[in-house]
Amino acid sequence: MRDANKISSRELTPPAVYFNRRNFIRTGVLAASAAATGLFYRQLNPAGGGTVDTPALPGLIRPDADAAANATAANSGLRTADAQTSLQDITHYNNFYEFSTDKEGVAAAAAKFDTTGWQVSVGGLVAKPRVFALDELLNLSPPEERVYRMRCVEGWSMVVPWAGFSLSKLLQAVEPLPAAKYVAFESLLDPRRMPGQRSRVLDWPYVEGLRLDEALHPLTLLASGLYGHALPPQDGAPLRLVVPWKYGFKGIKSIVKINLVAAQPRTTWSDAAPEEYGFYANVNPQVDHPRWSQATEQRIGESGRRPTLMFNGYAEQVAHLYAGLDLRANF
Ligand SMILES: Nc1nc2c(c(=O)[nH]1)N[C@H]1C(S)=C(S)[C@@H](COP(=O)(O)O)O[C@H]1N2
Ligand SMILES: [Mo]
Repeated sequence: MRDANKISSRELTPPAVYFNRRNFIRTGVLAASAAATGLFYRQLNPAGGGTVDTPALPGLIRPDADAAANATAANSGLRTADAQTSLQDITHYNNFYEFSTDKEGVAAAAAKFDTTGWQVSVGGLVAKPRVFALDELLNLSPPEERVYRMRCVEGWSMVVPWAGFSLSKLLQAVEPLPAAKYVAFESLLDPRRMPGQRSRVLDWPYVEGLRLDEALHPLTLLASGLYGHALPPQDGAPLRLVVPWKYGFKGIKSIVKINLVAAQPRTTWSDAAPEEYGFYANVNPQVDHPRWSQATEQRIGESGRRPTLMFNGYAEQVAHLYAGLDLRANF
Protein backbone atom coordinates (compact mmCIF):
# COMPACT_ATOMS: atom_id res chain seq x y z
CA MET A 1 0.00 0.00 0.00
CA ARG A 2 1.25 3.44 -0.87
CA ASP A 3 1.23 6.44 1.38
CA ALA A 4 0.45 9.54 -0.64
CA ASN A 5 2.00 11.75 2.02
CA LYS A 6 5.40 10.17 1.56
CA ILE A 7 6.47 11.27 -1.88
CA SER A 8 9.84 9.89 -2.85
CA SER A 9 12.03 11.84 -5.21
CA ARG A 10 11.72 9.03 -7.74
CA GLU A 11 7.96 9.51 -7.86
CA LEU A 12 8.33 13.22 -8.49
CA THR A 13 10.72 12.77 -11.41
CA PRO A 14 8.93 13.59 -14.66
CA PRO A 15 8.07 10.30 -16.45
CA ALA A 16 10.15 11.12 -19.54
CA VAL A 17 13.28 11.53 -17.43
CA TYR A 18 12.38 8.48 -15.40
CA PHE A 19 12.09 6.35 -18.55
CA ASN A 20 15.52 7.38 -19.77
CA ARG A 21 17.20 6.82 -16.46
CA ARG A 22 15.65 3.47 -15.80
CA ASN A 23 16.03 2.47 -19.42
CA PHE A 24 12.23 2.33 -19.44
CA ILE A 25 10.13 -0.46 -18.00
CA ARG A 26 6.90 -0.60 -19.95
CA THR A 27 4.73 -1.95 -17.16
CA GLY A 28 5.94 0.74 -14.78
CA VAL A 29 4.62 3.64 -16.81
CA LEU A 30 1.24 4.27 -15.20
CA ALA A 31 2.61 3.59 -11.75
CA ALA A 32 5.56 5.94 -12.09
CA SER A 33 3.13 8.81 -12.34
CA ALA A 34 0.56 7.44 -9.89
CA ALA A 35 -1.06 8.68 -6.70
CA ALA A 36 1.69 11.03 -5.60
CA THR A 37 1.45 13.09 -8.74
CA GLY A 38 -2.11 14.14 -7.96
CA LEU A 39 -1.04 15.60 -4.65
CA PHE A 40 1.98 17.33 -6.12
CA TYR A 41 -0.08 18.80 -8.93
CA ARG A 42 -2.74 20.10 -6.58
CA GLN A 43 -0.17 21.95 -4.50
CA LEU A 44 1.20 23.72 -7.58
CA ASN A 45 -2.19 24.48 -9.08
CA PRO A 46 -4.89 25.66 -6.70
CA ALA A 47 -8.37 25.06 -8.11
CA GLY A 48 -10.23 27.66 -10.14
CA GLY A 49 -10.01 29.52 -13.44
CA GLY A 50 -9.28 28.05 -16.82
CA THR A 51 -10.52 28.88 -20.28
CA VAL A 52 -11.19 26.77 -23.31
CA ASP A 53 -10.59 27.76 -26.92
CA THR A 54 -12.97 25.30 -28.56
CA PRO A 55 -16.42 26.50 -29.72
CA ALA A 56 -19.51 26.41 -27.49
CA LEU A 57 -21.87 23.52 -28.30
CA PRO A 58 -25.19 24.80 -29.61
CA GLY A 59 -28.34 23.14 -28.30
CA LEU A 60 -26.75 21.50 -25.27
CA ILE A 61 -29.44 19.99 -23.05
CA ARG A 62 -28.88 20.87 -19.41
CA PRO A 63 -31.54 19.44 -17.12
CA ASP A 64 -30.35 21.44 -14.10
CA ALA A 65 -32.80 24.25 -14.90
CA ASP A 66 -35.57 21.88 -13.88
CA ALA A 67 -35.49 20.56 -10.31
CA ALA A 68 -37.60 17.47 -11.04
CA ALA A 69 -35.54 16.52 -14.08
CA ASN A 70 -32.42 17.07 -12.05
CA ALA A 71 -33.56 14.72 -9.27
CA THR A 72 -34.38 12.04 -11.83
CA ALA A 73 -30.99 12.54 -13.46
CA ALA A 74 -29.18 12.23 -10.11
CA ASN A 75 -30.99 8.97 -9.34
CA SER A 76 -30.11 7.54 -12.73
CA GLY A 77 -26.46 8.53 -12.34
CA LEU A 78 -26.61 11.05 -15.18
CA ARG A 79 -25.57 14.00 -13.00
CA THR A 80 -23.65 13.58 -9.79
CA ALA A 81 -24.11 16.32 -7.20
CA ASP A 82 -20.36 16.14 -6.35
CA ALA A 83 -18.51 19.44 -6.90
CA GLN A 84 -17.25 19.76 -10.44
CA THR A 85 -13.50 19.81 -11.03
CA SER A 86 -12.23 23.11 -12.42
CA LEU A 87 -11.85 23.50 -16.17
CA GLN A 88 -8.20 24.36 -15.57
CA ASP A 89 -7.58 21.00 -13.87
CA ILE A 90 -9.64 18.99 -16.38
CA THR A 91 -7.62 20.48 -19.24
CA HIS A 92 -4.14 20.53 -17.66
CA TYR A 93 -3.88 17.21 -15.85
CA ASN A 94 -4.35 14.62 -18.60
CA ASN A 95 -3.42 11.12 -19.61
CA PHE A 96 -3.02 11.02 -23.39
CA TYR A 97 0.14 9.12 -24.27
CA GLU A 98 -0.20 9.91 -27.99
CA PHE A 99 0.97 13.41 -27.05
CA SER A 100 2.96 13.10 -23.84
CA THR A 101 3.43 10.87 -20.82
CA ASP A 102 3.70 14.03 -18.71
CA LYS A 103 0.18 14.85 -17.52
CA GLU A 104 0.93 18.54 -17.25
CA GLY A 105 2.55 18.60 -20.70
CA VAL A 106 -0.32 17.06 -22.68
CA ALA A 107 -2.23 20.33 -23.15
CA ALA A 108 0.71 22.09 -24.80
CA ALA A 109 1.76 19.05 -26.84
CA ALA A 110 -1.81 18.61 -28.19
CA ALA A 111 -2.68 22.30 -28.63
CA LYS A 112 -2.30 22.32 -32.42
CA PHE A 113 -3.95 18.93 -33.02
CA ASP A 114 -5.99 19.35 -36.22
CA THR A 115 -9.23 17.35 -36.40
CA THR A 116 -10.49 18.84 -39.70
CA GLY A 117 -12.22 16.25 -41.88
CA TRP A 118 -12.55 13.73 -39.03
CA GLN A 119 -14.36 10.50 -39.90
CA VAL A 120 -15.49 7.60 -37.77
CA SER A 121 -15.94 4.20 -39.35
CA VAL A 122 -18.59 2.02 -37.65
CA GLY A 123 -18.77 -1.55 -38.87
CA GLY A 124 -18.13 -5.20 -38.19
CA LEU A 125 -21.14 -7.32 -37.25
CA VAL A 126 -23.82 -4.76 -38.11
CA ALA A 127 -26.54 -4.58 -40.77
CA LYS A 128 -25.68 -1.01 -41.77
CA PRO A 129 -21.94 -0.32 -41.62
CA ARG A 130 -21.11 3.29 -42.33
CA VAL A 131 -18.32 5.83 -42.38
CA PHE A 132 -19.63 8.93 -40.62
CA ALA A 133 -18.30 12.41 -41.12
CA LEU A 134 -18.04 13.82 -37.60
CA ASP A 135 -21.00 16.16 -38.09
CA GLU A 136 -23.20 13.35 -39.40
CA LEU A 137 -22.41 11.33 -36.32
CA LEU A 138 -23.02 14.23 -33.93
CA ASN A 139 -26.33 14.94 -35.65
CA LEU A 140 -27.70 11.55 -34.58
CA SER A 141 -28.79 13.10 -31.27
CA PRO A 142 -28.52 16.47 -29.49
CA PRO A 143 -25.73 16.72 -26.92
CA GLU A 144 -26.73 16.28 -23.28
CA GLU A 145 -24.73 17.40 -20.31
CA ARG A 146 -23.68 14.44 -18.10
CA VAL A 147 -21.83 15.11 -14.88
CA TYR A 148 -19.80 11.99 -14.08
CA ARG A 149 -17.15 11.02 -11.58
CA MET A 150 -13.97 9.85 -13.32
CA ARG A 151 -11.57 7.58 -11.41
CA CYS A 152 -8.16 6.87 -12.91
CA VAL A 153 -6.58 3.51 -12.07
CA GLU A 154 -3.59 5.49 -10.71
CA GLY A 155 -5.67 6.67 -7.74
CA TRP A 156 -6.84 10.19 -8.62
CA SER A 157 -10.32 11.32 -9.62
CA MET A 158 -12.26 14.23 -11.06
CA VAL A 159 -15.86 15.26 -11.68
CA VAL A 160 -16.42 16.28 -15.29
CA PRO A 161 -19.44 17.92 -16.95
CA TRP A 162 -19.28 16.09 -20.27
CA ALA A 163 -21.44 16.72 -23.32
CA GLY A 164 -22.55 13.94 -25.60
CA PHE A 165 -25.12 11.21 -26.08
CA SER A 166 -25.43 7.55 -25.17
CA LEU A 167 -23.28 5.30 -27.33
CA SER A 168 -26.40 3.13 -27.69
CA LYS A 169 -27.85 5.71 -30.11
CA LEU A 170 -24.96 5.23 -32.51
CA LEU A 171 -25.00 1.45 -32.13
CA GLN A 172 -28.74 1.29 -32.80
CA ALA A 173 -28.24 3.37 -35.96
CA VAL A 174 -25.95 0.72 -37.48
CA GLU A 175 -28.12 -2.22 -36.30
CA PRO A 176 -25.96 -4.80 -34.51
CA LEU A 177 -26.35 -8.38 -35.77
CA PRO A 178 -27.15 -11.17 -33.27
CA ALA A 179 -23.56 -12.47 -33.50
CA ALA A 180 -22.17 -9.15 -32.16
CA LYS A 181 -21.12 -9.57 -28.50
CA TYR A 182 -18.43 -6.90 -28.00
CA VAL A 183 -17.56 -3.44 -29.28
CA ALA A 184 -13.95 -2.65 -30.25
CA PHE A 185 -12.72 0.96 -30.39
CA GLU A 186 -9.63 2.43 -32.01
CA SER A 187 -7.92 5.83 -31.66
CA LEU A 188 -6.27 7.70 -34.49
CA LEU A 189 -2.89 6.36 -35.65
CA ASP A 190 -0.86 9.24 -37.10
CA PRO A 191 2.63 9.84 -35.69
CA ARG A 192 2.87 13.10 -37.65
CA ARG A 193 -0.04 14.57 -35.73
CA MET A 194 0.48 12.58 -32.53
CA PRO A 195 4.14 12.93 -31.61
CA GLY A 196 3.92 10.48 -28.69
CA GLN A 197 3.36 7.71 -31.26
CA ARG A 198 6.97 8.11 -32.39
CA SER A 199 7.89 6.47 -29.10
CA ARG A 200 6.98 2.85 -28.42
CA VAL A 201 5.70 3.54 -24.93
CA LEU A 202 2.50 1.70 -25.96
CA ASP A 203 1.48 -0.37 -29.00
CA TRP A 204 -0.29 2.06 -31.32
CA PRO A 205 -3.04 2.67 -32.09
CA TYR A 206 -4.62 2.77 -28.62
CA VAL A 207 -7.48 0.26 -28.58
CA GLU A 208 -10.26 -0.44 -26.10
CA GLY A 209 -13.37 -2.58 -25.83
CA LEU A 210 -16.64 -3.18 -24.04
CA ARG A 211 -19.08 -6.04 -23.83
CA LEU A 212 -22.10 -5.15 -25.99
CA ASP A 213 -24.43 -4.90 -22.97
CA GLU A 214 -21.98 -2.47 -21.30
CA ALA A 215 -21.77 -0.47 -24.51
CA LEU A 216 -25.57 -0.26 -24.69
CA HIS A 217 -25.97 0.90 -21.08
CA PRO A 218 -27.44 4.44 -21.05
CA LEU A 219 -24.57 5.78 -18.89
CA THR A 220 -21.99 4.84 -21.55
CA LEU A 221 -21.31 8.15 -23.23
CA LEU A 222 -19.91 9.13 -26.58
CA ALA A 223 -18.56 12.53 -25.57
CA SER A 224 -17.93 15.44 -27.90
CA GLY A 225 -17.54 18.17 -25.29
CA LEU A 226 -17.04 19.32 -21.72
CA TYR A 227 -18.07 22.43 -19.80
CA GLY A 228 -20.42 23.28 -22.68
CA HIS A 229 -17.66 23.44 -25.30
CA ALA A 230 -16.31 21.03 -27.92
CA LEU A 231 -13.66 18.70 -26.48
CA PRO A 232 -10.24 20.31 -26.19
CA PRO A 233 -7.53 18.25 -27.92
CA GLN A 234 -6.00 17.08 -24.64
CA ASP A 235 -9.31 15.54 -23.52
CA GLY A 236 -9.75 13.47 -26.68
CA ALA A 237 -11.00 15.70 -29.49
CA PRO A 238 -13.16 15.37 -31.38
CA LEU A 239 -14.85 12.27 -29.92
CA ARG A 240 -14.08 10.01 -26.96
CA LEU A 241 -15.70 7.36 -24.85
CA VAL A 242 -16.68 7.85 -21.19
CA VAL A 243 -17.66 4.85 -19.06
CA PRO A 244 -18.10 6.31 -15.58
CA TRP A 245 -18.08 3.06 -13.55
CA LYS A 246 -14.78 1.90 -15.09
CA TYR A 247 -11.22 3.13 -14.65
CA GLY A 248 -10.38 6.10 -16.84
CA PHE A 249 -8.23 4.16 -19.29
CA LYS A 250 -11.39 2.59 -20.76
CA GLY A 251 -12.34 6.11 -21.94
CA ILE A 252 -10.54 5.93 -25.28
CA LYS A 253 -9.85 9.29 -26.92
CA SER A 254 -9.88 10.59 -30.51
CA ILE A 255 -11.86 7.62 -31.83
CA VAL A 256 -11.70 6.79 -35.56
CA LYS A 257 -13.05 3.24 -35.62
CA ILE A 258 -15.80 1.30 -33.86
CA ASN A 259 -16.32 -2.37 -34.74
CA LEU A 260 -18.88 -4.81 -33.43
CA VAL A 261 -17.25 -8.19 -32.97
CA ALA A 262 -17.97 -11.71 -31.69
CA ALA A 263 -14.97 -12.22 -29.38
CA GLN A 264 -13.51 -10.12 -26.57
CA PRO A 265 -11.18 -7.62 -28.28
CA ARG A 266 -7.64 -6.87 -27.14
CA THR A 267 -7.15 -3.67 -25.19
CA THR A 268 -4.02 -1.52 -24.97
CA TRP A 269 -3.36 -1.56 -21.22
CA SER A 270 -4.14 -5.22 -20.66
CA ASP A 271 -1.82 -6.04 -23.57
CA ALA A 272 0.93 -3.89 -22.02
CA ALA A 273 0.59 -5.36 -18.51
CA PRO A 274 -2.00 -8.18 -18.30
CA GLU A 275 -1.41 -8.82 -14.58
CA GLU A 276 -2.15 -5.20 -13.77
CA TYR A 277 -4.92 -4.03 -16.09
CA GLY A 278 -7.85 -6.25 -17.06
CA PHE A 279 -10.47 -6.08 -19.76
CA TYR A 280 -13.30 -5.17 -17.37
CA ALA A 281 -11.51 -2.49 -15.33
CA ASN A 282 -14.57 -1.85 -13.17
CA VAL A 283 -13.74 0.54 -10.35
CA ASN A 284 -13.53 -1.70 -7.28
CA PRO A 285 -12.11 -0.57 -3.92
CA GLN A 286 -11.82 -4.22 -2.82
CA VAL A 287 -9.56 -5.36 -5.64
CA ASP A 288 -6.18 -3.70 -5.34
CA HIS A 289 -3.80 -3.04 -8.18
CA PRO A 290 -0.80 -5.38 -7.67
CA ARG A 291 1.34 -2.37 -6.76
CA TRP A 292 -1.07 -0.11 -4.85
CA SER A 293 -4.38 -0.03 -2.98
CA GLN A 294 -7.55 1.02 -4.78
CA ALA A 295 -9.44 1.67 -1.52
CA THR A 296 -9.09 5.46 -1.63
CA GLU A 297 -8.54 8.21 -4.16
CA GLN A 298 -7.24 11.76 -4.46
CA ARG A 299 -10.01 13.98 -5.84
CA ILE A 300 -8.13 16.64 -7.80
CA GLY A 301 -8.73 20.01 -6.14
CA GLU A 302 -9.41 18.48 -2.69
CA SER A 303 -7.03 17.84 0.16
CA GLY A 304 -6.74 14.38 1.67
CA ARG A 305 -8.08 11.19 0.18
CA ARG A 306 -11.65 9.96 -0.03
CA PRO A 307 -12.91 6.38 -0.13
CA THR A 308 -13.34 4.86 -3.58
CA LEU A 309 -16.88 3.64 -4.19
CA MET A 310 -17.86 0.29 -5.71
CA PHE A 311 -18.37 0.79 -9.45
CA ASN A 312 -17.29 4.38 -8.78
CA GLY A 313 -20.66 5.06 -7.12
CA TYR A 314 -22.73 3.67 -10.01
CA ALA A 315 -23.50 0.24 -8.49
CA GLU A 316 -27.24 0.87 -8.45
CA GLN A 317 -27.17 1.43 -12.20
CA VAL A 318 -24.66 -1.21 -13.36
CA ALA A 319 -24.09 -3.95 -10.76
CA HIS A 320 -26.70 -6.16 -12.46
CA LEU A 321 -24.46 -6.37 -15.54
CA TYR A 322 -21.98 -8.42 -13.50
CA ALA A 323 -24.30 -10.77 -11.60
CA GLY A 324 -22.50 -14.11 -11.32
CA LEU A 325 -19.17 -12.74 -12.59
CA ASP A 326 -16.14 -13.15 -10.30
CA LEU A 327 -14.96 -9.54 -10.06
CA ARG A 328 -11.59 -10.56 -8.63
CA ALA A 329 -10.78 -12.92 -11.50
CA ASN A 330 -12.34 -10.53 -14.04
CA PHE A 331 -10.63 -7.36 -12.82
N1 LIG B 1 -6.17 7.28 -26.96
C1 LIG B 1 -5.98 7.39 -25.64
N2 LIG B 1 -7.06 7.39 -24.83
C2 LIG B 1 -6.89 7.50 -23.48
C3 LIG B 1 -5.60 7.57 -22.91
C4 LIG B 1 -4.49 7.58 -23.79
O1 LIG B 1 -3.30 7.66 -23.38
N3 LIG B 1 -4.71 7.49 -25.14
N4 LIG B 1 -5.47 7.64 -21.53
C5 LIG B 1 -6.59 7.10 -20.73
C6 LIG B 1 -6.47 7.34 -19.29
S1 LIG B 1 -5.36 6.39 -18.43
C7 LIG B 1 -7.29 8.23 -18.65
S2 LIG B 1 -7.26 8.38 -16.95
C8 LIG B 1 -8.20 9.13 -19.40
C9 LIG B 1 -7.86 10.58 -19.06
O2 LIG B 1 -8.78 11.46 -19.63
P1 LIG B 1 -8.61 13.04 -19.38
O3 LIG B 1 -7.20 13.40 -19.71
O4 LIG B 1 -9.59 13.71 -20.29
O5 LIG B 1 -8.93 13.29 -17.94
O6 LIG B 1 -8.09 8.96 -20.80
C10 LIG B 1 -7.93 7.62 -21.24
N5 LIG B 1 -8.01 7.54 -22.69
MO1 LIG C 1 -5.98 6.55 -16.22
